[in-house]
Amino acid sequence: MAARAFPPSLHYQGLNAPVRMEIDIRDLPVEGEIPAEIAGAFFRAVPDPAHPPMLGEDDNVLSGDGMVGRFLIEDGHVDYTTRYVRTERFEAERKARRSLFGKYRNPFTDDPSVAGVDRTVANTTPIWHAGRLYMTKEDGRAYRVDPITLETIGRWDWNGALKSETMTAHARIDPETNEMFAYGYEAAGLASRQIAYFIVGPDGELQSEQWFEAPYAAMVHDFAITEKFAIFPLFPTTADLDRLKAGGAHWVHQQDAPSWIGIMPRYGKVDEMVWIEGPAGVHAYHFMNAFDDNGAIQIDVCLSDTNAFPFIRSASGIDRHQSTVRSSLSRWTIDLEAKAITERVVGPPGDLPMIERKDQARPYGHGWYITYDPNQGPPIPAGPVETACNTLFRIEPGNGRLEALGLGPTRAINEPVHVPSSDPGHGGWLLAVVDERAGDGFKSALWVIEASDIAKGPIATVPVPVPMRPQVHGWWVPQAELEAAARA
Ligand code: V55
Ligand code: FE
Repeated sequence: MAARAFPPSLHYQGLNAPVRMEIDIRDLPVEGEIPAEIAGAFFRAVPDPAHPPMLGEDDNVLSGDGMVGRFLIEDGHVDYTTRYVRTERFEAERKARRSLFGKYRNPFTDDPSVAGVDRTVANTTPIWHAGRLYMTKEDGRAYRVDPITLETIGRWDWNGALKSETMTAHARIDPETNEMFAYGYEAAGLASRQIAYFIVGPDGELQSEQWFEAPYAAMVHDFAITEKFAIFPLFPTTADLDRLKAGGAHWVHQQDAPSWIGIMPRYGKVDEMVWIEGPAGVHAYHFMNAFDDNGAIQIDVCLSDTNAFPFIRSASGIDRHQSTVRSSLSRWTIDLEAKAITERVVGPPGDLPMIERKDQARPYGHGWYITYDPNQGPPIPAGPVETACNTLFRIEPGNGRLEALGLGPTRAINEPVHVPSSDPGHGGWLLAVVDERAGDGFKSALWVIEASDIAKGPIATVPVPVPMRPQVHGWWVPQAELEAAARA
């Protein structure tokens, strides 16, 4: 059978057009000058479907095969490389030359030939820890990728030590202990309520894994740690096995159900977990940071009054256009004794928050996030929200001070990474891919931005002469760590 074309849905057109090329470019042209201190790798996770969807005319972007991208920066030079993650799913479909997996996170809709084959596409975050690069997606275990060659090493369960069937794409790394705090939800299988909380030591070995039962089978996209606590905020976007068996959607958002915030000592036992009831119907994909504050816990949340993904709202019968979703960067102050949460808006709507590595789990002064500002022009469809961001913020959540870089009607910005400077008086830099309308399509560039002065715009740009697709998350790895890993 001849190969089919990708359907004419917005999920495969414009900026979302599949790239499907594995690329190696040495020495991209640099406009301006990249400071010598920026030396290392900017890894990116990009969903990039290798085949048209199996079912019907459409699929959601979260099902795209994981492509790992890397900008390697050294002495002001930039090399660009991309490789598909060779997941079991990618290999099976490549062999068949077509999609064999059906709906997002519903194996009951798959071609019978792939029963039991790992479904994850490893497309969400490239996590760097203890000299290892993991490509992650929350519906499966991580795949390890060689950080130098970008070849897939394979699915990773710490040599059989990890029992959870899944691992989050949002692990948190303590900057002082270098431990990785992570979890997997639906840990015992599809739509299960089990969550595995695990810690990986600075040597890369699994240090502990404990399971607990959540109040419902929620989508737990992110969590947070402080120096003392691990915090699992659960929002009422839930899974149901019978619905899956009937061929339905994995996720339905329950607008009337409460959120639940589970908090335990980060080195404690899961039976110390305290559950605090939070507001009903709300949802958050990401937390900027959390920290201990005189006995209370502060957690900064990219909060929405419903699920921000249109495909989840439509599966839930929530008939609300994107422009009516109310969001904010909010600070929740959690009083553990009183089991009470107070909420204060600290910044405008936005998501994909970024902090300095050194600030993780600690009181912090500032962070960055991105948003779509409708005043700058109509949305460019991209990503699971179907709306690309056109604005970068630097926020001081403690006092609400905000600086913005608006990109206007023709550009979109992807999540930045922060590159620290060794000069304590310098705030370091942000690296982000910016896409710009050009004729019928888009051209993209890597932007280098002063992290403490975003409003002045890029100090260097690196045009990329090949198409790019919207990124999910990225990670910055300093050159010294890459070299140490290459020697190990
Ligand atoms: C998200 C992304 C995913 C996913 C679930 O951004 C949630 C949130 C790229 O994959 O599977
Ligand atoms: Fe995420």
